[in-house]
Amino acid sequence: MSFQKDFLWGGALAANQCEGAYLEDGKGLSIQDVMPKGVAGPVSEQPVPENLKLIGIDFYHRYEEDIRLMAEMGFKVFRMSIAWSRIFPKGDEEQPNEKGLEFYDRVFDTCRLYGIEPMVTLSHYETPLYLAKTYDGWRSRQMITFFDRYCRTVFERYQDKVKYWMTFNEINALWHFPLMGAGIWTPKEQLTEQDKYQAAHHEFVASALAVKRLHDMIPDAKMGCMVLGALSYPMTPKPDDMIAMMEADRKVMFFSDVQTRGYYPSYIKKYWEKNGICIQMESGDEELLKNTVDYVSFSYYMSKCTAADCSLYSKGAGNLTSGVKNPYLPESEWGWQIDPQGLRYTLNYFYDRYQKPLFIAENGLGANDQLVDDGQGGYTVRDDYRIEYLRNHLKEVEKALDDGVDVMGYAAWGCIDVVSASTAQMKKRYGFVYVDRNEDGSGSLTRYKKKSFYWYRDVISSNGASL
Ligand code: BGP
Repeated sequence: MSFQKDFLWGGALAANQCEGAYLEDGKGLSIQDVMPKGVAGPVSEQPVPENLKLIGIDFYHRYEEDIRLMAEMGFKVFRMSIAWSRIFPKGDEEQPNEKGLEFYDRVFDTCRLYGIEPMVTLSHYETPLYLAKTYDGWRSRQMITFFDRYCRTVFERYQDKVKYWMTFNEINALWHFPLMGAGIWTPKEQLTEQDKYQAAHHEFVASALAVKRLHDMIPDAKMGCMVLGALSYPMTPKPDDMIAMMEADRKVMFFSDVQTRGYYPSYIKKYWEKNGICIQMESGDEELLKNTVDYVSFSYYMSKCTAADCSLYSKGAGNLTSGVKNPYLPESEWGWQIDPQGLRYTLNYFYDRYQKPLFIAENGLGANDQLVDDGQGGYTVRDDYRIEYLRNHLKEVEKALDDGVDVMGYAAWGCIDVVSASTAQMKKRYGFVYVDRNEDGSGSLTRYKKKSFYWYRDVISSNGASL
């Protein structure tokens, strides 16, 4: 079976990694504006010039050119995020910032001009800084009210322009990066499991409320959830390793289980009971959770491998993998294990579990690309390694379709080079388009088409037949 006619081919960016213009037109600071080193490094008191995200790739001023490039590749969908702090600069105001709203009007209108469907993440690692500092982000129940106001504002404003939405990017990242994932200002080391589950509860309620609002306000619009889809293999067939795998996978699936089924699974209730975790819920919360998402999306960069006793094996690298190294898989320059078949497995796993349409919200290879002479007076990147990575993954998507999985579409991450989320570096690039910006912040910001640009254009125009 091949890709269906209306398969949503495209790419993804996030506001904090591409827009720049971090204080322009009334925007407030977001947590990213004080995270110059990404998840690994300390936050700064104030925005510092070393923080590459303050300028990003200047999408704020160059969106027309960037969307035109996407159109040239034939994109059907552009997954992007709205910077919450452009709409509500502090986060808890009553009235939105009109200038911020106008910016996204222009972006969506440009997408529509080219027949590209925008798909909008409401919160992609960019909680307004004020909410993080004042309320400790999603640890506070008040966040539900602020998020609801933000959602209602953008649903109302963009009801004729945006059909596909998703609530929280990689919602399970709360587990690993509480600040980036959930705007929690308290240092990670000081948080208990109770704190994290409570924050997750607030996000679940907010997400369900967003689903309800969207369906009430725009009946034919669709809301998705989004998880970091790194599932595990057992290191050996030892039953103990199998159980370790089951438990590791539940750490991922717990989030989409709640958002997709509309209730807390029994395994988590038991876990809370055994570990003295008591989640404070208000009356009406459980009823509200029944507003489940219309589709399920996930990012996929790697699979994981786990064992009951991880100390017996060498550790896997990669941003979120606490597991062990899988000896059968190659790695990217950043130690992320490359596993195209894992994508087929993940698609089948999610579909078996939920029977809802799936969207691959992110996938791609981060590499330190080199700009070279293209022999015709211009410049390019000969990124055959990226083409190979993407081709191998897309072939597995095709197999998953053949397995009977309902896959709506595929968004290549960082379709135009952006600042990396985990490292805050510019040299970890994913795009089909190279952006002239260097690690020290220098560069003209000029865009250059890489070899993969033409390859992806052909894949889309042949609807996957050229793979
Ligand atoms: C995901 C994030 C993205 C993105 C991607 C690649 O976790 O949702 O924002 O950046 O990973 O990660 P990185 O940029 O760290 O290579």
